[in-house]
Amino acid sequence: MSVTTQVSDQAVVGGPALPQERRLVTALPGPRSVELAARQRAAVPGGVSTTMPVFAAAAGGGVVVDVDGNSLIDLGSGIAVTTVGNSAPLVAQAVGDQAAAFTHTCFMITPYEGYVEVAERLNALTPGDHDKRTALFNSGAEAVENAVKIARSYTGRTAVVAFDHAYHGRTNLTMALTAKNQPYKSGFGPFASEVYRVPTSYPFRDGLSGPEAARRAIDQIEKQVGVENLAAVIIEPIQGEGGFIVPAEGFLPAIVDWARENGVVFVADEVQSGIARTGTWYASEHEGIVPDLVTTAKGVAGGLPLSAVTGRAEIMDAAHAGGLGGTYGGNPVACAAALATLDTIVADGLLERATAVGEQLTARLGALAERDARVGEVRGRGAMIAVELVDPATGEPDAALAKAVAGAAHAEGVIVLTCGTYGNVLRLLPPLSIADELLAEGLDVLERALGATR
Ligand code: PLZ
Repeated sequence: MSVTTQVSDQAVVGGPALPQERRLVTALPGPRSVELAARQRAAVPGGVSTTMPVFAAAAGGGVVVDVDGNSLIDLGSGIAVTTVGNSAPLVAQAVGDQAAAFTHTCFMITPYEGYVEVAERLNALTPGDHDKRTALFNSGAEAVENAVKIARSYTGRTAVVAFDHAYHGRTNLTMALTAKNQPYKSGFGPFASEVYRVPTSYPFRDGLSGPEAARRAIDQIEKQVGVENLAAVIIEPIQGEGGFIVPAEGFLPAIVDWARENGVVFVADEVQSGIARTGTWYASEHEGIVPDLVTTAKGVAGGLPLSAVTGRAEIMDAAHAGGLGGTYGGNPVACAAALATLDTIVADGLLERATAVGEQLTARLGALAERDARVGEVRGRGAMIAVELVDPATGEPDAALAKAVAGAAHAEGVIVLTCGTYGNVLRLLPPLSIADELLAEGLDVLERALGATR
């Protein structure tokens, strides 16, 4: 018997057919989860930690069902991954069909159509109608690493600029690009060289206009790095782990223009913000920017590991034959899942759905902010919305409050994630397959959790 597919000895099938309800039949974690957590502690290193000690058995629509039969409301989508829903029908079907045909040949040995089709689709969906190419990889970090390799190869320069509050991954180069020390970097150095950090635009905390914040960043780059050394600037159009920071209007366009004038490759890391999350295919569209390179991962393959670098043909083609790749990059099962995911987004109208979910979230949370001065700001776009919690007297970040509220919501069966450089941000990233009523109930629980925490 496999515990991951059983609840109380009954097989559970995931997907949208699961009862769409919050249902607690044990205290959380329940006895089976407690048992599994003990096995986890004996078998898995403590460095790999979990938000909730609750083991999943099935998921779909807007719920995750645990091994004790509790049904939790999912407001996190496994960190912005299951945008189309868990075990979405077209995805599950495509994965099964592809797995039955072949699971792997290695695209670098004998290629297959699915990879090429994903590339064609992403070339069409990413911002800009110029000639593009796409290379596929496995994780977001791997896509970011490859974007840097490609930009260096094209420009013949080595330096890379990243921003305050940035998150780009946990591999050596991407740790260097990531801003926050704990938990991502501490003790894991030395880090890759030729990475420079400059201030971003964080309107809630810096009060600068977009052009002012861009000028500040550009001055620092010109003085401390020098454009003649600079291969790329990389930025998340909405910073994810850093706190769902939406830069002030005009910041991103000013950086893009400056990069273009100076032969610097502009990389938009859309790993978290891309693929329908914000109500558009890519968050870059909200500011009308056209990045030279775009990284995609997370939401693109309905939960299977797949990532991509998409960009201008002349930049993408700069690397020599054999310079890019990897054993599993663009795995056929992951590609089949991606094609089904993209089809689902279109068929189910999920761009519009993300916008509607965002309206529901901001209406509720905005009303909450008016009643509770500890809600410093509600921000984000589409179904990528966050609440920054502060000490009302000083405006200082209140990480303890965010942790307590998230913990209280977890105990009531709502999966909610925190983020932010200061750890004081609650972020909402529901699957777009969640029903309005269930989302409303999740927000009720969250609101009660905040009200009850002093
Ligand atoms: N770029 C913008 O958000 C992943 C990381 C969670 P991988 N974010 C979630 C954690 O604690 O590890 C992310 C991202 C942006 C890159 C990445 C990295 O993507 O698929 O986790 O490697």
